[in-house]
Amino acid sequence: MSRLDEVFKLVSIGKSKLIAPAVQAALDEGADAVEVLNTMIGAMDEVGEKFKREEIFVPEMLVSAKAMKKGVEVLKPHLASGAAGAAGKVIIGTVAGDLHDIGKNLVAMMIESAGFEVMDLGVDVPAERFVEAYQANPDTKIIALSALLTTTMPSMQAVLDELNSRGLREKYIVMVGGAPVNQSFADQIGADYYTPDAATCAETAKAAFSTIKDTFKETAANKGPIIMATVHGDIHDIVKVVLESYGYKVIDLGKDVPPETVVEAFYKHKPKAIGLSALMTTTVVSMEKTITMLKQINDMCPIFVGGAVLTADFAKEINADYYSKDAMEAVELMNQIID
Ligand code: B12
Repeated sequence: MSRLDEVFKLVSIGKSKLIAPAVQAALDEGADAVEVLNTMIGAMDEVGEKFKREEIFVPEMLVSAKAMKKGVEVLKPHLASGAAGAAGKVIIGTVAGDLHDIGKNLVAMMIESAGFEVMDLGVDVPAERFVEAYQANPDTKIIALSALLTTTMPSMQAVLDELNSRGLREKYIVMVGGAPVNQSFADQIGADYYTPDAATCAETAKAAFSTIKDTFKETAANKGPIIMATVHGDIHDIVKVVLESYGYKVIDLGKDVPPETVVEAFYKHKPKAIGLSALMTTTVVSMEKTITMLKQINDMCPIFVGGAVLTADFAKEINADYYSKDAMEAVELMNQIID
């Protein structure tokens, strides 16, 4: 049996005394820490499936969870590395009614290693407790919520409702995650970001704030409006957050946006600029079509584009007015072209 198979099995059957040496041995033999972590997550998925099929019960899930935690302890120094605290504060917790904490702990660890100072409120955290923690730490940059049960997803909504009802929803971003959570749920409850795993959560957090050294500006969004739409991918989420932090009102049309929707939004909002994003070579076609349609109805509103597959030259080719390589460049551009 390979080392990774052994790690899988030990988590799966919940051998918490044997898992640490097995994880260490896998690392010593050259396995990558992320590979070992994913092996353990795979084992937990299998445990969950067995639970669903009633082949095992809560006590078995519990011993597997204990084994996974022991294994993660060994991996921690290999996964986490950054200078803690430099990037700002993050409040994290598993929402009310939910006791699952392995994923939340991994997210906390990865965010910490991305340079943030993490305040972990633990599990089964009521909405008011998140609010209190934020009020005690108003320089918080991110509130991160974890839920593993479909029955506790409404507790995420409760946190957002509580923050909204107290007018506390401008100066930080809310990230949500956990196995049953997805992008459409995140959109539905008004969270800023959903990411599927701890690593992408940390990357997103870092990208969203790498360009913002200080806390969010006090001014309410009053410049613009700017329409943002992604023909495919999600890069504009970051551009949006950064633009908003610089006082721009952004009308976010979301993802997979057809050209007609952008045109309708143009008529409705009369924007000062329109930003389009595409991440795949196959979807720049849709971007080109959107630009053609917009140019037919109005040639005055500047269109700026960005996304992994684009270059400044290609932007010119498809008749975009500007190309921004990242969120900060988009802000500089808007500062120049919008009064
Ligand atoms: C271990 C486990 C338990 C343990 C938890 C121990 C602990 N300390 O966490 C115990 C035994 C306590 C438990 C109890 C229960 N569990 Co349970 N549990 C699991 C199991 C097997 C693994 C969860 C886990 O740790 N996965 C590994 C981690 C690393 O993954 P993760 O949590 O998903 O996190 C990753 C991402 O989701 C993401 N992420 C997580 N949080 C966040 C937050 C943010 C902001 C972001 C961006 C990303 C992010 O990043 C993480 C790392 O990449 C899952 C099955 C599964 N596949 O999820 C069932 C599962 C979640 N449990 C389930 C159930 C039903 C229960 C119980 C109701 C059982 C019962 N009858 O009592 C109770 C509920 C207790 C409660 N009130 O919370 C169901 C939920 C079904 C549903 N959809 O609602 C599952 C899916 C099993 C199943 N297939 O039926 N459980």
